[in-house]
Amino acid sequence: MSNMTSTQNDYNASSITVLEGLEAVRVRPGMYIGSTTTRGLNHLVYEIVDNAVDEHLAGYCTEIRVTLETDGSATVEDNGRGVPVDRHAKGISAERIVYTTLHAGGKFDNNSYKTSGGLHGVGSSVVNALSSHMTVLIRTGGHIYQDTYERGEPTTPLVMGLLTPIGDTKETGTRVNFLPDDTIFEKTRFKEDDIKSRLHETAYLNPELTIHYEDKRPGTEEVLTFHEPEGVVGFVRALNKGHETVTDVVSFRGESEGIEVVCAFQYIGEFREEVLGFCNNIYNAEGGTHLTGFKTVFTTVINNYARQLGFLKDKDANFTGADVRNGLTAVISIKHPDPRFEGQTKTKLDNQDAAKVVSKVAGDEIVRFFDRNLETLKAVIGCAEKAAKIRKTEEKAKTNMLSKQKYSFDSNGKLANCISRDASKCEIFIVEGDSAGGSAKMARDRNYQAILPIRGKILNVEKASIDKVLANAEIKTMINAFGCGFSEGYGNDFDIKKLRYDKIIIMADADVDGSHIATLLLTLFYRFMPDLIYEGHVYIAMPPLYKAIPGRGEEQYLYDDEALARYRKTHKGGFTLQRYKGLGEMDPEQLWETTLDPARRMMKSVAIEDARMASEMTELLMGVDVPPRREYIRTHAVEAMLDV
Ligand code: 1YM
Repeated sequence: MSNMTSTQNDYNASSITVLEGLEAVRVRPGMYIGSTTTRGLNHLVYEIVDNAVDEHLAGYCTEIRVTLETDGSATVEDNGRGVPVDRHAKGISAERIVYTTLHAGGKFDNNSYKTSGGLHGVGSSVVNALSSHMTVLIRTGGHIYQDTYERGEPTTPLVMGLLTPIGDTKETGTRVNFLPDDTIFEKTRFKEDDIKSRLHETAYLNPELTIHYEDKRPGTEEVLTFHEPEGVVGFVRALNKGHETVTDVVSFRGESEGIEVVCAFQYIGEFREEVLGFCNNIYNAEGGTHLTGFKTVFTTVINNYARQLGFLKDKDANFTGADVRNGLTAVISIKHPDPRFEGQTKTKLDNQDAAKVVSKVAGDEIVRFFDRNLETLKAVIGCAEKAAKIRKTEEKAKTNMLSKQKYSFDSNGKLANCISRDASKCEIFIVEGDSAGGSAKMARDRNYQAILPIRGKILNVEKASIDKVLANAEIKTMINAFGCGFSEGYGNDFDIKKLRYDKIIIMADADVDGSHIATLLLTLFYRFMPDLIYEGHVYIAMPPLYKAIPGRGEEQYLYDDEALARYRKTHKGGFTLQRYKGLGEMDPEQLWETTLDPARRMMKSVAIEDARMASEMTELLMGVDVPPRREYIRTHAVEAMLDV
């Protein structure tokens, strides 16, 4: 009896610190999961999946099942050992500690490659704190255990600090079901496309893992299995699908100083470079030391060969890094015991030893491969030569063009610039269509707001060659207006410090055409001015979809269908609903009130993942591959494509 009292006291004592810890998560969710938008919401799923992947990396789990349930909750299940349920040092079940203490896991941990290297590596307790309901089901040691929580607080009583078995089983594993708290998240509908692509990525990076995905929600029902036994080789193949390839996929792996390196690369016959970096299974949107190590050694090795083989003469300058990577698609995935991150979104790998190890492993392996595969080597050098030639021509053309137009700010008479030259206060709106552009010019605050109307659809930079891109009037105007040049495969002229506007705001209609234009613009920025996005300068304006005009009371702008649904529910009495079909329908005053006025407007800030998705989307929609495009259009006919 006295024993039990003391356990209870221990429990009460630890539960106080526990609640304080989880309360902090609920007060500042953004600190733990990045944001409370759809991205943060999806992140909850990734956190739980990452724990299951860790169990796979530890060598115990082969299958993971992710289900989006009809009630809006998500279930993640694995066939690993099961989260331990035995007594932890604090006197209660280890499971309870894992789900109620911030950063639990490390203490028990004997697996050195935690996926937690990523953005917010925080884990199960954060998801628990941000869920209105969570159920954990554990199969281990012959028994089944179940624990339940509400907003992070346990609702299942422990007996002497431990869970009571609810049944027997021969199997082992962990199943977590959680319902995101709708008082914390702006939207609580998981975005299936993001989740599917993240799971697919995880399958490529873990070739021995099988991930089952099921969406049970009405309207988006789907069952998929992700299993990619070819690993990164398959990943590169998928990235290059539909493109003409110049080499086969080359792959290698190696290890040094406790850092594991896995890599695959292939050249395509197009002016594109796509080098993706992952550390401990997490995508590093901003790259980092592993990519630097890879790129540096690749440039050195190819230049050495080019000289040895006489492709470069004594008088010739070396190929630049960008020349060498012309047409290169590569995936570099490392496992690091202690990853560090920096950068705007904390996704840039910062460990210096990663650069050293990747360049050593990649250097050795690339030389070994090219020594034996002269034809492939010649094809690669051929790509670099082509790039160098165009670079030299373009460099000349570019200097001419940009110097000529340096001060002709408004190269085709369209840009209505603002008066201020204080970049930190200035904004530029890129507006779809001349009529909306006209209204915007009248509506704006001309001191700080510049308007650049663009007509119809801009060129798809994904497909066009660099000279076409630069010849496009709309793009030229944008580059001139922004003032910071651009970077592309053949050199880097971009200087973010010269940017003339703090905010670049894409303003397009809230329909399919509008989101297509936004997608094309994001692709342009992603390909040629990625720092604009990395440094958070790009936004998407959100004009309202409706105006509700009640018989009595104030008019209200409604920005999406959810807002309309809410208005219908909360508004008593009749009202007239005005629907805006496009920006052009708004008069200047309305446009100012709803979309331009910094005090009242709504905007989405664009993150690099959005731009990457936009670029992939562009490829999907404009690429040569017809079936996926048809499939995409069929499933997304109405829905706008970007949700930040
Ligand atoms: C659906 C989510 O969390 N699986 C999972 C988690 C753990 C273990 C196994 C595990 C780890 C260890 C030992 C260890 C975790 N355990 C802990 C802690 N799936 C999911 N599967 N035994 C089991 O790391 O040593 C944290 S996570 F801390 F309790 F060990």
